[in-house]
Amino acid sequence: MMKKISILGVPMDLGQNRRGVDMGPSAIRYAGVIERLEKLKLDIDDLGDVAIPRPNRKEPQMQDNLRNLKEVAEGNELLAEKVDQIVSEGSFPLILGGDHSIAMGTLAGVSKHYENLGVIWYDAHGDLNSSETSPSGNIHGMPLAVSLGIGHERLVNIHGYQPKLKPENIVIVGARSLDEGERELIKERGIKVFTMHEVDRMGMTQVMKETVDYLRDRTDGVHLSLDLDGLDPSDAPGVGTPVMGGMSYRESHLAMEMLQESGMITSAEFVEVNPILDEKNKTADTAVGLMGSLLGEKLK
Ligand code: 6HN
Ligand code: MN
Ligand code: MN
Ligand code: MN
Repeated sequence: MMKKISILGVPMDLGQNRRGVDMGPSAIRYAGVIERLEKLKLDIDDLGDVAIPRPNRKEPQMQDNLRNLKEVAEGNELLAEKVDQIVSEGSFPLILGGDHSIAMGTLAGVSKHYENLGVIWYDAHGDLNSSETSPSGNIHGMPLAVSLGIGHERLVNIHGYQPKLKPENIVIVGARSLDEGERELIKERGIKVFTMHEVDRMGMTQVMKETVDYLRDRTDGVHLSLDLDGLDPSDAPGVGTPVMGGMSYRESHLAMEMLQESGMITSAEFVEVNPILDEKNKTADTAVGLMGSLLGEKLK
């Protein structure tokens, strides 16, 4: 039977303060994601985009150091519902962001279906802040903490349960910009992190081998949450919070191939593609290339 991939766009830009990332799903479709994946003998079903609410301008946009809390929470509830449905139907959810706050909804929809969902967080950042530790009040810097049950109750209870993840089932890859509170949380909860320093020293082959070995026995499904800012800005310039010294397209392509070989990835999201900040849709092209490698393109 052909594997079914359900593509769902999430035009969310309320988890941070630069406009344009809501156009990420369009940019990725324009970069040819459907055509590219159809060549892989996959059954591709494009479900369109989730209807993300627009903020009511009369209301304050910042409360308790959480920007656009209401709309971000509502949008993620809708996303969780759809993702839950996709997994229930036995299809593979491929989620197109949107800013990284959407990982709260994706994980809420996916994790219900697993005892021990693993997550690979491929990102320059830890996204482990809460309103107390966040330097920005931007919810896209919080989804991993929220999924652990840490943060505002409106967020941690998305889709009616918590937590979505156990700290020992998480691997962060490519981190090079961690806030003080995030470092403390990583230590306190024993979260596994391959910083950029380790990627450089060990090489991506070893990092991915250890990631796969670490997750293999302890999880019954693994979600890949890939933030394009995990890559170096030279390969992915169209992101809202770029950090120099990131993983190259080639390293990332290798990582995706190794994950494909492992057979362990059960859902994925590609986030933070912002076409307004991009150069000729390069970041969307990068994202589509990586999706191809993750889902089985060979020989390159
Ligand atoms: N992202 N740590 C910073 C913050 O504002 O919390 C940056 C977060 C970036 C989040 O890229 O998904
Ligand atoms: Mn990031
Ligand atoms: Mn992120
Ligand atoms: Mn290759």
